Formats: sequence, structure tokens, C-alpha cells
Amino acid sequence: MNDSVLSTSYFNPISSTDYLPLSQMRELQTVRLQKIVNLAYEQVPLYRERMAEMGVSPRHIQNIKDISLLPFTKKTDLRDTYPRGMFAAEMKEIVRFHASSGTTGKPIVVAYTQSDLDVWREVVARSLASFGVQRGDIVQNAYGYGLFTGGLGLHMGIECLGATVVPVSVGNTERQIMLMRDLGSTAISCTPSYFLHLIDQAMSMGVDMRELPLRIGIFGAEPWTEAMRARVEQMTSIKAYDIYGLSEMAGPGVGAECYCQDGMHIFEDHFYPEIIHPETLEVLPDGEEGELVLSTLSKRAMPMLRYRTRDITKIETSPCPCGRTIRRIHRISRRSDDMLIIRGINVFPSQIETAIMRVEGTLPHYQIILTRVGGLDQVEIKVEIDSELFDGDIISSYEKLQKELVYSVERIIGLKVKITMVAPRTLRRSEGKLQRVIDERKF
Ligand code: DLL
Repeated sequence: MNDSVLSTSYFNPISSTDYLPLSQMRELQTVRLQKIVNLAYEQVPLYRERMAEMGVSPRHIQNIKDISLLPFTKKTDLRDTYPRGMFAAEMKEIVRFHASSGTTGKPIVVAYTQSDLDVWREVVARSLASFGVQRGDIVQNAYGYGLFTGGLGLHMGIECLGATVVPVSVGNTERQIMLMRDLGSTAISCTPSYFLHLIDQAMSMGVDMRELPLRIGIFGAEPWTEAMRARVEQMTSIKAYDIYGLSEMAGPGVGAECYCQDGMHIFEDHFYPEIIHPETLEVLPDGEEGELVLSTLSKRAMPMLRYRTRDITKIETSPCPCGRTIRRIHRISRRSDDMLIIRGINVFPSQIETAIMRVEGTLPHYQIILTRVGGLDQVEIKVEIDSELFDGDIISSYEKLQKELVYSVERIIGLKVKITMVAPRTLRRSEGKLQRVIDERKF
């Protein structure tokens, strides 16, 4: 069995493992799992200790099915071992960091060796190929570049496929429309909500997207719906495709739709999927809805075994007419935790709380209100403040407090929000479970 991963020249979709017969795929997964469990056991104390507690060692892994013997990992494990406790490679092997939101003020950091980047590039290229992107296409990449994996992840895959990348990143919407028109972009990658905003902006600039060469949309990083797909496809001449991923696995490219637009194929030669019941943690059979658990099968810098994604989905059981044999997951509609995705950025209400409480003069009563205006998520945070400050006629200290709050929240979640300061005892109190988040966004 050839266990090498593609690393050079343009990606050729025909040579990929998407079409492997099942028995060969399971064999490949077994070989890779054995290797990765060994690595994790040898290099990462957290895995060694957890496996010891469960009486499991690498020699128990004889088959990919034995994955169920292994302990689960969670986002809090990354937080508790922040920043490098889950790394399995030496610093000199690590060539890239990315980061994503943790549950408190600190982000979680993920690391990549050169071979991890090769795998990531390959799976993004496979995703793009399954959307029909090819050499000659011009892909306007409007995912954010930086610590977020969207921008650079898509970027590498587009280049690997030999298509042309326009690394415009997110924002500056007018310029996006200008570039789209002037360069003749044939594909766009961004969050689905940002694309709605681009459609609005184009209209207000008198540009009809249906008349542009744009024909492929590469949308992910946040939940969206079939209704949204229908609307977007009707307002433009694109086919809108879903792409899934998370920083803990690599970034975008863990799974992607094909032209059938009926579930996302998981690149399971690198990311092994299981579905569990989020409370009993029992592994559910294919076809049943539950929490997606993923294991990296080839990651060297930071192997993640049985990572609880908190994303709720199910594995499709029918074969896909496209001929790919790798399994598909259903569109992700919700999560089993309270993580919000605002403009593609992961935000935990607890982060907002931390940010507010850091500012003197605030009371521990707040509410987060999410709306969508012109396709773009808006956040308003209502915060109760000290009565002295509220009643006082010192406008400058009132304004100062508001600025401090905006800054404090932005520093932690990376988003500028609207802060509305209200008098003590204004916000509704609850005797039961307090609803701090009001999500009025509709697709
Ligand atoms: O959002 C990676 C990504 C970038 C995926 C660009 C697709 C396109 P994180 O910031 O770590 O990584 O957030 C991961 O976002 O657990 C899901 O809850 C959500 N998510 C990602 N893709 C989708 C999708 C990137 N297609 C978290 N549908 C995941 C629904 C998605 N939710």
C-alpha cells in the first residue's frame, strides 16, 4: 500500500483516493491510524495518560475499527495544554501556526509540519476539483487571511490545482466587486453570509452578478441552508457548494460537496469520521444523527484523535452518483455547544463575558443580540453599567466606558460590535436558564 501523500506539481484529481474500493480504504486507514496512535502515544503526554487510564496502548490498534478503544479529545484539552501541549513534533519541524477561538480569552493554537501542509493543500485541491474548479479558473479568495485557516487554506489548494488565485481576503466590498468584474473571476470563496453582502453591494453598484463570468461559489466556515443555496443560485449564475473544515483538523477541506450537491464527502483517508450520541458518547451507526467526531490520520505536528467537533450531522448511507467512494456527511445545521459563528468567526458567549467583565464600571448583566443586515452579521451587546456612571452627567466618562467596551470585546473576539449601555436592572432576569443570546439572523 502506497502511504505517500502528494506534495509536488499540480494536483491531478483522477489520481486521488476519492474512488478507492472500500476494503483498500479501510486498509489504508488502518495503516495510518497505527502510525498516528504510536506518534501520539510517544510524543503527547495527554494521550499517553488517557490511554493508560483506559488500559489501551498502540498495540491494541489492529484495525481501523479499533479506533473506538481510544479516548476522546475536546477543545478544552487544547485550551488546558495551551499553547503547545498537544504538539507531537519538535519546533524545528513546525512550519506554520494558525489559531482559532477557545472558550475563554485565549485562542487555541494549531501547528503544521511541511507534510501537514502538503496534506492540507491536497485535500483543498480535491475539494476544489469536486466543485469543478480547474486550471484556467480565476478564484477570488475572500476568506480572511491570517490566523484563520480559511484564507491561506483555500489559497494553497487553489494554487495546487493550478487555478489562479486572487488573494483579496475578506472586506472592502466595493473593491471585491470591482476585481470580480475587471479580472473576470469565475469562482469565489467566502462565507455564505459575506456572499449575500457582496450580492447586495453589486446591486447597489449597478452590477448584475448574473452577467459576470462567476459560476462557482465555495461556501463554508458557518452553517447555511438549502434555502440560502436556492436564493444565491437564483440571484447569480453560480452553483453554490458547501465546504467543511475546522482548525483542529487542518482547516477547510475536511469535506466538500461534489456536483450532486447532496452531502459533503469526507476525505477520510486523512480524517476519519465517527458519529456519537453527544450525551451517552455511544458510537452511532451510519445514517443516524449525532455529533461528528474526527481523527486525523496523517497529521504530524498535532495529531488529533477522536476530536469532538460539536457539529451535529449524520453520515449518508446511499452511494453517491458521482462515483466517489469516500463517505458523505449531511450539511451541518447546528452545534451541540453554545459556540456562535459570526461572520465566519467562532465566538463563545463566555469570551464576550470575559471581555465585558474586564472593564471597570460594568455589571454582570448583558445580552448579545445577533441580526443580519444586507447579508452581514451585526452584533449588539447590551450591558448594564453602574448607576453612578449612568445617572451622572459626565458624558466624557460615559463615552470612554463605551469605547473601552468596544475595544475590549474586539481584542478578544476580533470583531467590532455595537455596545449599548443600559441602566442597572434594565435587562430581563430569568429564574430558569438565562437566555443571554438572541439570534435573530435568518437565511
Ligand atoms: O471555519 C475552517 C473553514 C474555513 C471551513 C473556510 C470552511 C471554509 P474554524 O474557524 O476552526 O475553521 O471553525 C470550525 O466552523 O466546527 C463548524 O462549526 C463551522 N463550520 C465550518 N465549515 C462549515 C460548514 C473553519 N460548511 C467550525 N457548514 C466547525 C457549517 C461549518 N458549519
